[in-house]
Amino acid sequence: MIKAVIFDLDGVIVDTARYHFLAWKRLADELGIKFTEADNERLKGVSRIRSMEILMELGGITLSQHEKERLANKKNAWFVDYVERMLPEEIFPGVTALITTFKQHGMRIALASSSKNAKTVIQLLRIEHLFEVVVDGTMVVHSKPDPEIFLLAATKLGVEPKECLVFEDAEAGVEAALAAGMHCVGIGTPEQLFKAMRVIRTTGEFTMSMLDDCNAA
Ligand code: B16
Ligand code: MG
Repeated sequence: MIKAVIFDLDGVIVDTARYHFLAWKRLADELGIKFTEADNERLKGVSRIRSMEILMELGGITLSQHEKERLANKKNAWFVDYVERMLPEEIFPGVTALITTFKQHGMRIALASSSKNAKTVIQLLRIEHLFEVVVDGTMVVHSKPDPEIFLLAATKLGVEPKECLVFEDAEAGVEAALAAGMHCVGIGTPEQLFKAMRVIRTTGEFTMSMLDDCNAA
């Protein structure tokens, strides 16, 4: 029986995934690396430094640890700049209402984001109060697809992994949720997120009858 819902942030609650892409694209352009939205799928859900390494793989370049960190920090400064101009209206439609409905059904609610900027983003959007537990990239050693972040969220909520339903837009995030032994709804396309038990285009499309389906699975 599902007792808790764990939300990813970027690409599930708000379109910060777009800002991550724009900032990585800007860095790729500076480095002369071809970088498309399809390439960007590999960066979703994984840590900042791992994303930098994937970008280097795409460009066929090697860099010192110091240079890698310097460039990842540069990308982050651009990302933060975009995010600081974000408005609460940029929360995906139906998300706040869905969380309220889950709460009315007695669900516990957590946020589990690989982003070290997650707390800043939810403060800027004024939605911190929606989450009982927030786990972010500053609190884990292993980034998605490792299950650590979701297991930590479940522990903090005091529920079993099998009692959790995760909302994820990244392939690495879906893999992390499944590795944690949780139910997972993918936000995106079935082609990308075929491992998820169900895939919907946007978080706001989720209905309580889908929750019944997850419980029956
Ligand atoms: P930062 P999520 C993830 O957030 C993003 O999907 C991923 O693209 C990003 O590299 C990662 O956070 C780290 O973010 O550089 O802000 O620490 O989807 O897990 O909410
Ligand atoms: Mg995401």
